[in-house]
Amino acid sequence: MAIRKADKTRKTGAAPDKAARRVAKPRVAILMGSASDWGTMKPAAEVLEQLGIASDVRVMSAHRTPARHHAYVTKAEANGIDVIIAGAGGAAHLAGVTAALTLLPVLGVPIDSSPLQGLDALLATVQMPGGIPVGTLAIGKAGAKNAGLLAAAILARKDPAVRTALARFRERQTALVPERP
Ligand code: AIR
Repeated sequence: MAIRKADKTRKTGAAPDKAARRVAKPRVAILMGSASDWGTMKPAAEVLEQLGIASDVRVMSAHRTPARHHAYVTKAEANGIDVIIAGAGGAAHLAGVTAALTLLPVLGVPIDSSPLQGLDALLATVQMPGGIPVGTLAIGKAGAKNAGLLAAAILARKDPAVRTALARFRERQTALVPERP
């Protein structure tokens, strides 16, 4: 199906329709300190996808790849990103350093990847000095999912389609809660 569509576009020279382009353009960046964090951060990408919001998922570390991180974050706003989600474990500086490098809202997800089960990452992410805020979510997968939902709520202020998608998500979620166990 995808191949046939691509062939058709090639033959007619028609550009992909506007809606498809809008969906494809990432408005939320999901950063993580290690590829090993992906299992925890995936719910952020999944919930954004459910809401029709494209995300740009990247591995970069404030400690191990500082140049990659700096280059990405300082260009993020110009590249059309509206919200950055940053998840890291252990001595988790990713969200804080990201917030220092951009005026975009930054949502931090502490990851439970260390022997301290994320308590270290929670404190490192949430205890920012006054002046450089990080909106810190819960430790682990629930935090990642909520970071995606909060990013959507931020976008929804100026995007009625995202607001509608978010309202439908809430309705479906409510309908799925049984009256009795
Ligand atoms: N980390 C990577 N660079 C800086 C930090 N804090 C974190 C990752 C991951 C943990 O270190 O976010 O949660 C362990 O990474 P790895 O690659 O050893 O599995």
